[in-house]
Amino acid sequence: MATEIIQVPDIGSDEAEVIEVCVKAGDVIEAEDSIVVLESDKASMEVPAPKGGKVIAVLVNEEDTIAEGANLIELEIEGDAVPAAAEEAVLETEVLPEPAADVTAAPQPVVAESAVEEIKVPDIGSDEAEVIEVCVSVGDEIAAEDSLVVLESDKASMEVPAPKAGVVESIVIAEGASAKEGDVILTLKLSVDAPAAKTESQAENSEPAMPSPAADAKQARSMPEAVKETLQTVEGMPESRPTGDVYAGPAVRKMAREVGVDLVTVPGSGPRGRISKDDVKAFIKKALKNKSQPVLAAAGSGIPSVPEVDFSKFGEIDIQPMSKMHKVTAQNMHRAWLNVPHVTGFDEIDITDLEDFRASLKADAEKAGVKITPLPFLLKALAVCLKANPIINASLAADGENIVYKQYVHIGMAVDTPAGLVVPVIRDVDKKSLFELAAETAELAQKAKERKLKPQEMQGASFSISSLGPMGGTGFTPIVNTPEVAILGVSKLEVKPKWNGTEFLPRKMLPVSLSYDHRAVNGADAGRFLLMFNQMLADIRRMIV
Ligand code: CAO
Repeated sequence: MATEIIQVPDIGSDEAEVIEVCVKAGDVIEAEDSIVVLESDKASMEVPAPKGGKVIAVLVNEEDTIAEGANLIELEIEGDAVPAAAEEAVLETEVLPEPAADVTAAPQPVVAESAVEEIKVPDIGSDEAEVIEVCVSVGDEIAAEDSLVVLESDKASMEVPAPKAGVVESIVIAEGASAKEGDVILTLKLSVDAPAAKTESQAENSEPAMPSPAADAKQARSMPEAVKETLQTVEGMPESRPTGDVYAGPAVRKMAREVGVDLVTVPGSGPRGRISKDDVKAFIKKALKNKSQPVLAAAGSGIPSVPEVDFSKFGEIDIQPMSKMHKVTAQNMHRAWLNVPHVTGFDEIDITDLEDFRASLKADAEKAGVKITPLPFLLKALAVCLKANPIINASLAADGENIVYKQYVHIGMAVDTPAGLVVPVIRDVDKKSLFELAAETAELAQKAKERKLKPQEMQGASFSISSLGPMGGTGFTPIVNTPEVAILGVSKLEVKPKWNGTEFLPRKMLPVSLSYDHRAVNGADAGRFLLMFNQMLADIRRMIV
């Protein structure tokens, strides 16, 4: 077994910083495995092993500044390979990209006023590379050295800087496309007397008119502390960064693309917030763990899950599986509870006259083959109030920018069934008679109990009602059936003494509660709605006004 020192190959610039050491002593590596990630002022690149073997010693540290020929690792070569000169071996295996800086360094002709020039992909050291980011837009005024695009080959990612200043007239290259030397990136309307590439001192003294995201990122990289502040996250919780600030090598970017992870959301643990493969793996692990939390945990919300308790320690127990319906209801309730800022308002409605009228309808209802409970009255009054208060019959648009006002009144009705809670929907409540509503609510409730509802009969509600009736107690706070924005809870009718100004009279009082999504509905909106609802039911003649 021969040992060999693997050295830094020609990296196309005087020196580069070691951003990541990808191996450690004892590792068995294969040819092409990355040894280190280097970063010069224009490109980051991975240096691959020229051959396979066992790493005897790592001769370089992260944050070291190194140049061509510097020792990287000592490698015990597998088999009886004849050790080649280390440098040659490295150079044979890896063709590093020509530094993009070469483009700027090349002398440029002095340009005529308003000349338009095609800016092309320089020698990138490999056959082709993918366009990872286009850093400028049409109309941008750019300075020489500003980054135009970020290219990524299988071994290096690099920024291609503008060779001269000007205004971007058109962009020819597209993100995701593959590019090779000589491809046109964009056309640039050159500034009057635009100098060819600026000298270093000129570049230092000039301020770019409109820094591009990549230029910003580049600038950020030269300010480690500021970058740390921007990129580091609190207690490992990922924060989103602007896309231009992703700081990761090509292999990490490739891995993230393959597994569908957006690097913007991955916290980097490396120097200056650089994202490593381990960071991506840790991020995925965390995401999967959050996803597999039981229903009792607020998955991904940052809310600690309820600890598991062994109840058998305290006495005899019987464990029964939850029905599918129960599980779905639990998930829906949980989602609504976590997403909707709930407020509940309460009222008590004098429905003595309504109840007298309902009693008077009994014979007619029987003839029509229906049973009239208070529910159809509540539905009719709700329809009138929802039309008069459209915000209660609305939904928040998913984009968070708009409110969807529904021109229809479809009311979901919570039905208690042996299998769990079901919410069939009574469509076009505003267009139906009292008897029609009585018939339909009875039919839907029956179907729900027999589990005969079709999926369409449980969709499309614009508002919901949960009538607990005789078992409703004095009041409760129903959970909004999101994306609806409000729900009415109905509790137990009770005869109470009410003061009419001269005497107490026995009145039938119906307690109701309105829970609403405070993002969409204000307290005053809800108050107006409840007041109107109260007035309608207290004097049902108002429904025809
Ligand atoms: N207070 C007192 N009695 C009431 C009442 C109220 N608020 N509302 C209705 N009643 C009476 C009815 O008049 C009926 O009395 P009679 O049989 O003497 O005529 C009796 O209670 C039973 O009514 P019902 O339940 O058969 O019919 P309904 O139209 O009132 O309600 C339905 C239908 C499907 C809404 C109801 O059966 C139901 O399932 N309610 C439960 C809803 C629920 O579970 N909500 C909670 C959801 S969140 O967990």
